[in-house]
Amino acid sequence: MDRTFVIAKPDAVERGLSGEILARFERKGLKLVAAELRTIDAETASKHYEEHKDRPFFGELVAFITRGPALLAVLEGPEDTWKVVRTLMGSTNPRDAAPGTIRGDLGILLTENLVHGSDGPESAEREIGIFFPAL
Ligand code: IDP
Ligand code: MG
Repeated sequence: MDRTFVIAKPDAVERGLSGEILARFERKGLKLVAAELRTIDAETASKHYEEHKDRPFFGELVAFITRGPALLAVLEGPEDTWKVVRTLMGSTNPRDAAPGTIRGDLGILLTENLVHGSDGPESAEREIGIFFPAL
């Protein structure tokens, strides 16, 4: 089985959409391996988003992802689970995201795009290690 890491971001929890987001992954056929409502601290957020540390929006991104509880989860599927999750998430900017995707159906702002999913097998392993080191 193949695992990936997902966050229903603070905007999703604030809007009462964290269950809806997890339900979409479950309905697709992915299995929940771990889930926890947790307020991410700035140090962990910086590590998680390390690839973006030189981008102009990095400070805003860390402030956003740490502003309140987020629902962190590890999902499992038969193969390329990260890709299945990314497809269900939709494009980064919800304005461009296709209807039927989480961001396409539920979001409108780039800065409040509801969900994170690892972007490859190496990212999945790295991110699961950051947030669920016991797995
Ligand atoms: P992804 O979440 O679809 O993988 P990334 O390019 O990895 O997209 O960006 C990480 C997160 O950073 C996005 O989900 C979004 O919340 C935020 N972000 C990306 N680009 C911008 C921007 O130009 N301004 C503000 N926030 C951004
Ligand atoms: Mg990304």
